[in-house]
Amino acid sequence: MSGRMLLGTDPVAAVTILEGLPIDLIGLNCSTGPDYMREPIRVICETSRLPVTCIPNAGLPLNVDGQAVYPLEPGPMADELVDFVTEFGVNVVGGCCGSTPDHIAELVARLDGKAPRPRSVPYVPRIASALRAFDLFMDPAPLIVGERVNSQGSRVAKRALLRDDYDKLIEIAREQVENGSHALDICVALTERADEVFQMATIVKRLGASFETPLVIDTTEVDVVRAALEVYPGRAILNSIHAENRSERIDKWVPLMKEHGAIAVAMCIDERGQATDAQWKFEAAQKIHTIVCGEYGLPPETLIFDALTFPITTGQADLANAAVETIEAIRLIKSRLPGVLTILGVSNLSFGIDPYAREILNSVFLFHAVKAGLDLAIINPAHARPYAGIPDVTREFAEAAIFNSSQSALTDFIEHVDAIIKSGGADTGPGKTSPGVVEPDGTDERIRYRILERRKDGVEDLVDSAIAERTAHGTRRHDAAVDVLNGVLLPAMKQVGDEFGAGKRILPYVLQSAEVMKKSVARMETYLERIEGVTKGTVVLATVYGDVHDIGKSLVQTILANNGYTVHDLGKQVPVTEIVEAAVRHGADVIGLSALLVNTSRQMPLVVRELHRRGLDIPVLIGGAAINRPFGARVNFVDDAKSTRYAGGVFYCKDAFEGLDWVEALTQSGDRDAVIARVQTEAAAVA
Ligand code: B12
Repeated sequence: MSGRMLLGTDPVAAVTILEGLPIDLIGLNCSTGPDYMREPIRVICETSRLPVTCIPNAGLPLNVDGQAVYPLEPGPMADELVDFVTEFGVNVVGGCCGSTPDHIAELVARLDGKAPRPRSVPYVPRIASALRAFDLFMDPAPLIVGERVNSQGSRVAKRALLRDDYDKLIEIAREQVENGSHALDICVALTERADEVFQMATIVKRLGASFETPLVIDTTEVDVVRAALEVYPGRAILNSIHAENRSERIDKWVPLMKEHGAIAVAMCIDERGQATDAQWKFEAAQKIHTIVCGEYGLPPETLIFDALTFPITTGQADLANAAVETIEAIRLIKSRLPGVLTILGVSNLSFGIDPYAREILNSVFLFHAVKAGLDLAIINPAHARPYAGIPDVTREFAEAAIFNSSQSALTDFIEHVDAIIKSGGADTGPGKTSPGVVEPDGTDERIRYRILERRKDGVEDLVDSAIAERTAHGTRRHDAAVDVLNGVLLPAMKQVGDEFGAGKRILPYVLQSAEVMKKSVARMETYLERIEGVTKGTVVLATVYGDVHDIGKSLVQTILANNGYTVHDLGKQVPVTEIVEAAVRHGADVIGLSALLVNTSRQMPLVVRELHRRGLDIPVLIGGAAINRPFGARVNFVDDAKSTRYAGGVFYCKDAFEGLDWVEALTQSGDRDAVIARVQTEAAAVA
């Protein structure tokens, strides 16, 4: 029912891991009856380019007098499997435990002349842990690689490794995941110890068992790579190969990549050494591409090129152009080697200068590298800042240094930042204010500032003040709270989202803003009116599968609960079957679904179609930034031809209050059918 494999693997992760291996078919067999396979098999059909097989048991076995009895009759089993073939495009069907010749005969008869629904699945390069997959081409880029579980770059990690303190390493890893890392670079090499193979295998096993975040195996030793890949249950990235001496790296590592379906970071180094200019970096990349893709036959998406920047901060004249060459190399690699990815250790650019100046330089460099086509960034978010928050003048100084616009550009930049620090304008604490940005006047503005600048401190008091200012002018508390929500909190969060979409704010900072938003919303909610002691109806609420955004959904939960409804909030990432079954179990009058990603909004029609398939007619409210009214209208239809309407109706809600209005209309008006008919008529006109 969870939509996952028995050990908790998401079906997309299963496809990612298995398709990296030399297999010809992929599918599900045994374990359960076809009903429990419906959701994962649909996802596998949508994700895999291989022929898909489905060979379930004849239902979940019942224990009858110590004997396993499989309850599913040939007819119902064939119904499901024929559906899988014609609806999802399953290519091979059959029966496992409990199925008899009668089951197979029925299936063969029903399938006579039926072809699988054609599937054309685009290739999406992904990495995966044992639990979850991540697209390598993030939208918006970059995919963030956490760099702290690293004996070379973190003193804390090094000390933990020297003491074999793996719990500490797990703690560091967890912290990075909580801060928004999509993958974790793991490096355990120590000059003080000779057991890198053992330490790598141990930490990979520990992280592999419990972390959703995929791993990057960072080492120079092929034995370490082998040991890590042998114990890692996901699809890993290896860091790294290069072309300095191909027989030492490429020829030893690439066979392991093939055997385990791994991906590799490829550094722009060839027999001449580490490339310094854009053309050389590109040539080094091209050589590796020719060997790995040409000779070994791996697809270009298995290569992630690191254009390796030198620092511009050493004062060496020959390195003053290092950032420009790196940015240009990324552009060349992306345009001339289609399909490959790029990665960069961003902070290498700024060694040796004041940490505050480093943060600014790193952020501005990252922004331009992403614009040039950077796909993955190895970065510690604490050593950078949101590009969007850096004032224009500071940004211009940083850009001049990065693009080497004049001989004095770097010193000018450092002097500019020095002046900010001396004037007390620099803030190096947590949730750091951007340089030269002063907290504005006005309560609303200060709340907005706190959300954008990721500062939780005092935000609740500010929400109190903003509401008090409104009530002082005669506005009701409830209305004042709603006004603060709609007029201050939501627009601030929208700005965060817009800047994120434009590449001016990376994911870790969005997470921090979301924390401030959650705190503010929680405070605002205490002012909303509450009806106690009644229940006007039951609502089942969920953020759909694959989607972690839950601030909007939780707001809807509060508003409905405050207005006298019993709300069962199923949380986030909830699979279709779980939503439908919870709605039936709780006798829901209404189902509410939230989705903020274009991708995950596709779950909404699936929920509606599943309700329809089961003959249910519970009205469904849908909301979230990814969808709009025309989308809502389309979801009212359960077939592609738009000829069949969902009997319960689908109601698009631009906000939580529109949701409340629909729930009131559906449950309190006394004419639910008329409300449903109205939305359906509107849908027919729009869709
Ligand atoms: C905060 C946030 C995050 C946080 C979420 C934290 C959390 N616990 O929710 C974090 C950092 C984790 C995050 C992650 C990601 N995010 Co995000 N995120 C946002 C952001 C900035 C704000 C969302 C928010 O909370 N808004 C405030 C709430 C109150 O608004 P709301 O949810 O829309 O709800 C209101 C209405 O829509 C409505 N409503 C919503 N649901 C429902 C349901 C019902 C029943 C009803 C009645 C009403 C209703 O009522 C609410 C108001 O009254 C948006 C930008 C945006 N414009 O929305 C991006 C955004 C949604 N994220 C985006 C992306 C790409 C991602 C990531 C994929 C990034 C990545 N590379 O990893 C991941 C997704 C991971 C996943 N699998 O889900 C994109 C989506 C783009 C797209 N086309 O799909 C957006 C639009 C940003 C952008 N401009 O690119 N994100």
